[in-house]
Amino acid sequence: MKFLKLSIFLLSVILVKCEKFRFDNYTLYKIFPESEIQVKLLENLQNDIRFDFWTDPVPSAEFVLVMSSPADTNELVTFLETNNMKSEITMSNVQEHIDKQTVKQYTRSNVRSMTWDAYYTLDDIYAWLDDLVTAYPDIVTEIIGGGSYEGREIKGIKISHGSGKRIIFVEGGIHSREWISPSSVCYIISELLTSEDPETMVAARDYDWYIFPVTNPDGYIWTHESVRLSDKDSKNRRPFGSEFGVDLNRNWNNNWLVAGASANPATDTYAGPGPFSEPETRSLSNYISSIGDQIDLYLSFHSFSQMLLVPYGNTTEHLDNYYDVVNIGRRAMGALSVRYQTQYVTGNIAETIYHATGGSVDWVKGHLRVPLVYCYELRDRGAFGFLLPTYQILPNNEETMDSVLEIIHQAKRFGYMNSSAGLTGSIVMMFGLMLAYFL
Ligand code: 0X9
Ligand code: ZN
Repeated sequence: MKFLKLSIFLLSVILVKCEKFRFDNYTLYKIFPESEIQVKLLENLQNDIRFDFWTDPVPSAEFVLVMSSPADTNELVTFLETNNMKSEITMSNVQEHIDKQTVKQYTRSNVRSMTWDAYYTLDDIYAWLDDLVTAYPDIVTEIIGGGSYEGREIKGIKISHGSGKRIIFVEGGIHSREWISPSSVCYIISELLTSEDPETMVAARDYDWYIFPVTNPDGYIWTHESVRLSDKDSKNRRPFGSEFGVDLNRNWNNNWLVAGASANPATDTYAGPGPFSEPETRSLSNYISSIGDQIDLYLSFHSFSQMLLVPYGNTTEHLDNYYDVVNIGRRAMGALSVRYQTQYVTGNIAETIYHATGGSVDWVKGHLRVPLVYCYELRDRGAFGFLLPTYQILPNNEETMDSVLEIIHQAKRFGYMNSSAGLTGSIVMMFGLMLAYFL
């Protein structure tokens, strides 16, 4: 009997553990602050950890997205009414939108069965990377950027048509609920390996690409298996008392805990007990350091807001080669808009989105002095936010790839990224022409 009781208990623990948290009747409000006072009031409300702010109340924000549980909605509505704040409901039942985000299974017999009409689990993304190594043995090698708190690998691939070239480094999924990020990064991989577009083929050949689609693997799994959304669900899964997780984009050793970051483990911007306290950031930063002097371009993928951000997050000052970087970025965003007219805003992090420090891009630029560093905030502008519908995956990924190619193209025009392969190619071509002339 005792044994039966124990097994029922264990079974229920397992069931509870496996059950996904549901967001039935959770509401997403779009709030339009009309004065500095109203922004301040929203800032105060943000300290109430029951409400999940999908965007931050900053003076430049046209609106602020706040998700509320059914139990807390009355309080939010009273707050809005008392303070005379305009708002509208964007999602009346968040769970409906979660249900529409299909997660498909990747079929291992065919690397092309990774398609762009669904999201994928960590296991499937990693299996796909493994299969690419087998399918393209001369070009693709597996790379391990480090490990996670729960002991998972940060797995990536290197695409190289002959090692020793300048490096383009791509990092996604540091924030786990931003599912479009790993998807975009996988699409970049797919295009570099399979596209017949000449510009893409040249980009694949001219550089060594180091690509990590999911740099927060524990968090990604958590959003797939347990809780799709909540203010905590962008972080890693390290426990702190009864709380969980460090925001890995606040944990890098660059102006750590200086701005837009919190020392409180209960918040979504918890920067951790110290700079590089987390296995993910510590190991990945070591890995990046080991190839740092060869990196010409570093790209970090987040969502959402349709922005292309450039360092730094602690100051609105235009430091280093800001004008070149922004010029290249704006042109690239022009290229991004051609296909589906999607508009991005390009600019300094602190100026364009908000003050925030300890992010990967700031460390890569400030510490490793990589000349071109960008952080994408992918689709959309808030209609669906983190729950970007599956029909938008392909267009998002296509336009993003267009812009990556344009960054490379513009960078060359501005005197950056003149890869050794490009140089070798030009020298070979010159010799060819000279030979043709003399013969
Ligand atoms: O706050 C962030 O980490 C990023 N926005 S998100 O909505 N995806 O969470 C912005 C990153 C900007 N970069 C740095 N703060 N360095
Ligand atoms: Zn993010």
